[in-house]
Amino acid sequence: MKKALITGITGQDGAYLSELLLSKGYEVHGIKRRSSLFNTDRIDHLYQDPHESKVNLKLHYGDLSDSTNLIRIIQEVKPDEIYNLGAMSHVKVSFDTPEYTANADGIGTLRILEAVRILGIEKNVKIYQASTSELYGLVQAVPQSETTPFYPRSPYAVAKLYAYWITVNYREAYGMFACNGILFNHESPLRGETFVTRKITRGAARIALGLQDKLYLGNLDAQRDWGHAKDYVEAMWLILQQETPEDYVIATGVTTPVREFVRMTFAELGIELAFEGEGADEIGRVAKCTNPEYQLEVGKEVVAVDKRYFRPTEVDLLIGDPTKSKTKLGWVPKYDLAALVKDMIHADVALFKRDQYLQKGGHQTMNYYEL
Ligand code: NDP
Ligand code: GDR
Repeated sequence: MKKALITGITGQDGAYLSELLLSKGYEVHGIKRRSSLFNTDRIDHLYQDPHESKVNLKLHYGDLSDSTNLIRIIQEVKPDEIYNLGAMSHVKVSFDTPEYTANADGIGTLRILEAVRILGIEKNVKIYQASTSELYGLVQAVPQSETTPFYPRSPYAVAKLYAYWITVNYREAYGMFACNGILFNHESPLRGETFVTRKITRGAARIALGLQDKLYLGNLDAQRDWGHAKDYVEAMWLILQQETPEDYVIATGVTTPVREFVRMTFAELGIELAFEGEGADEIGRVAKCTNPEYQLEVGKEVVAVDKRYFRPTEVDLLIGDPTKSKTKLGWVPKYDLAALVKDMIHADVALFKRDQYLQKGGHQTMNYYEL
């Protein structure tokens, strides 16, 4: 039985990757952070009582800022594969916490590589590093491939640049099987609530159900290459199953503006939007509502821009070239953007029908406007 160790197991990708590896018969170990509230929602359905026999999912307390902890866990688990997904992964927040981001996302990767080297198991372990399309940053060329130059535009991307190169360096210096997956944006119903796609699907669901008036967003002109996280974790696994360690771009090859994601999301609920104005003054109004379930007046302003969500330096356009991953890995994504939007918005409508029910019963529910 193969053993995998996943940092960031409680995140979006960690949850889907755990599911995938368990379905392939792996024993999965994950590092979770101590927090004052439970933080394992996304993997609770996979949880097995450690008192049972034949437990295939095991969690260890730890943190990427703690070398001794990482060395001990790796020594105990003796994994065949390590997936380093743990990170402070929010680009905008990295401008507020640049030093912490550098520590967790940059040096954290070094700590994993060094732990493997210190333990002398560098020839027995394969390592996947969660690299990102944010490395491309300020557009140098499109579509972006494995050979496109990097120009990071946030403390997050700069930290990930270090992680990318230290992974390459350890591969070349010590012959380690260490690979970068340069993944473009991937989303799902498990996506963190403050990333733009999930913020949009949650906002649209709540507006349709009468739980929220308006959705405030930042730069609607940014363009992203969005795929489904379920497809992308499959690529992570494939990267570690190859004969030689290499870096791969994982993307759909299709790019879409944020505004269009908003339009598609509302349209999936039978709500047609019309946009007017520009920049910080742009708004989106209901142009038509064909779904009798939702009581939305034509002309109602449901989308507005709030400058607080703008970034000091923005990444305007990402579009990936997945040729290498398609030909060498045989990676074939199952979801296109329309299927992704459908999956996310219907999951959020189902989620917020619970809030609607509670509110009808006179109970207080949370206010999500500040996301
Ligand atoms: P999430 O933000 O959903 O998950 C991040 C995970 O990292 C969480 O489990 C979080 O724990 C954990 N974590 C945060 N800080 C630390 C730390 N100091 N030590 C240990 N664990 C930590 O991210 P995703 O699942 O979306 O992304 C996975 C990885 O892939 C990240 O490295 C991200 O930067 C990268 N990436 C993501 C892309 C995407 O579009 N999703 C695209 C390209 C790269 P907790 O739950 O306690 O917060
Ligand atoms: P990104 O994802 O920065 O690409 O990083 P995010 O969804 O946060 O932003 C995408 C684009 O949408 C614009 N935007 C907004 N973003 C947020 N979060 N909130 C808003 O209200 C809003 N309005 C417009 C942003 O300016 C941006 O242009 C994600 C993360 O998962 C990273 O960890 C990962 O490395 C990259 O994707 C690939």
